[in-house]
Amino acid sequence: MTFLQEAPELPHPYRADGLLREYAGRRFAGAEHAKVEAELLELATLAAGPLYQAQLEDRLNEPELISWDPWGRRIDEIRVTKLWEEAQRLTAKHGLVATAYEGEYGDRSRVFMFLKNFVVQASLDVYSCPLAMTDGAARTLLDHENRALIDRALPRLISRDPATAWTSGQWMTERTGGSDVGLSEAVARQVDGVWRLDGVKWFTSATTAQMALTLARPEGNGPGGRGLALFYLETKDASGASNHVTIHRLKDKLGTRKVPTAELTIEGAVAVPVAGLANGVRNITPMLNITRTWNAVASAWGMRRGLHLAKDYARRRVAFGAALSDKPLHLDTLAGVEAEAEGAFLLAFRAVEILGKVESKTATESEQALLRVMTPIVKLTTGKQAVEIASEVVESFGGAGYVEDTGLPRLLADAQVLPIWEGTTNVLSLDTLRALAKSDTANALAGEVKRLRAAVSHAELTPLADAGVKAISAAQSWLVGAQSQPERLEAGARRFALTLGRSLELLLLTEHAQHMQTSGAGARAMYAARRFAGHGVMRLADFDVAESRGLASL
Ligand code: MFK
Repeated sequence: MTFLQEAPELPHPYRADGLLREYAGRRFAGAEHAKVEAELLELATLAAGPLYQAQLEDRLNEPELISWDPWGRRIDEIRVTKLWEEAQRLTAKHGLVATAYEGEYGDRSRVFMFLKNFVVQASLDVYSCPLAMTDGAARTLLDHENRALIDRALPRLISRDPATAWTSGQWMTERTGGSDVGLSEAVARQVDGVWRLDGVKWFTSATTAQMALTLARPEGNGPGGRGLALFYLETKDASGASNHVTIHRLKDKLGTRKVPTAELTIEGAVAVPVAGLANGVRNITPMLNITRTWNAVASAWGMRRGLHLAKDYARRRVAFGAALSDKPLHLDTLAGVEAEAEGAFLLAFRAVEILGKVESKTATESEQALLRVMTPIVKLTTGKQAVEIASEVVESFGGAGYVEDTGLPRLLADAQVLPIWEGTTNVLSLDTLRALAKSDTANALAGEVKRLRAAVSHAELTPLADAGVKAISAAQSWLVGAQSQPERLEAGARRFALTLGRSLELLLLTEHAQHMQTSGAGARAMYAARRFAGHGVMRLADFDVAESRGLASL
């Protein structure tokens, strides 16, 4: 009989994830754990079953921009896919954003909220994008204590009712570029006491939102980010008419194709200043820091999704006389991927834990400073891992991984946005330096390293933790040495930041392995720490800028 290969099946994202179960067990105990686990099980069961099936069946559908109605009226309506409509209902029902604001689990409300997203989002076709921005908008309005806007928008942003729930956009990027936001050309004018915005926003993700936070320069303001102001706008007025927003087209992107990302013009859009009439870049950073945290957790769930499928396939696929799961080289490859995915998970969730403490006002000053520096490190480190791991996962399927109707190439295409949006690796490396320029952040990071190292005592784990501490010390010495040499500092920023990120991952893996050893819970965590250490954490190296110029012929 002709051979036909079985397709991979998606394992249960909660039951099949040892680290996830261990982590949930460490953060929640007793009745709380039972409640948390019940909801994670429910979401994971949906993710593994109907949502995953819908995702496969809906593979070719994409959002559509309807510019005109049949009678010639401009409507600029975006139709999203069925799965996105379902995701909208699920978000409200399970509080995929709201849980972080309801505070039922105190300073671990953030952890629970991100655990829910971790188990379900990989089956929701990047619906995480509007949710990240919605969350970021809620946080930004709260941080700026703008009471009128909080009263108007917050109940909708965190609504548990799909009929009243809103999502928010984050309209930052213009044709001048996504990184150097201070170049933005949008202008704000006050006409009869009402602020109106004019400009072109070049990448607006998930443009179906009911509101957006955006930047524009009030007339007469100076250049740069300081001359911009942060504005709130609603995309439609009370009658349902567009707030002077014209959508030109949806972007034709490599991945995240279910996300309607638009180019749009605003001409006289009514808007409200969120926090004064200047310092817009600084004022929008609460939003960036939330979306960057989402990005890190998304990197972790993307890696886990790929691994689940790759492991299932390894059991089904026979080559050279045995299943791939019995082939030492294939096992070695997948174990390496597992270690990277576990490091990324622990790093992302460490940032989530600190965020939860800061938001619930239980964080120490040191933890507040730690969050500032951890956020860029965590985003850039996990974003890079996500692409590398997705590539490895796709390769583990051989040619099938390169064929679109298996659904597998999407894993790689969608991962590739993670080191790009919300700040590229280089922009975030520079942000890491910016954050560390303040002494309290450097001290807070040193305190975190000390805390993690002190938790490790097992003879097999201490050399691994020491390797992490040593790399971070070397990075700190490099920073001191490079401080007075701006070109060297900038050129080495990425290697510096990745050394910090990978070393923190190793330390977190050893701390977790120590805990699991102490509680007699098996060796997996120890293997993960050992394997990750074997991949190396040190990325520092000094290359002369003139040499780089010569090599790159630039
Ligand atoms: C699943 C995940 C889904 C995620 C979905 C997202 C979809 C949305 C897609 C997008 O919108 S992508 C566009 C995202 N854009 C960016 O992330 C911008 C990237 N560029 C940067 O982050 C630049 O570093 C930055 C624009 C901030 C540089 O601009 P400036 O004008 O040169 O800023 P400057 O002068 O360095 O900083 C201004 C102030 O902000 C300073 O404070 P002071 O005014 O008090 O001196 C900085 O310290 C402060 N600041 C900057 N970054 C900060 C920050 N504060 C806190 N946290 C930060 N991250």
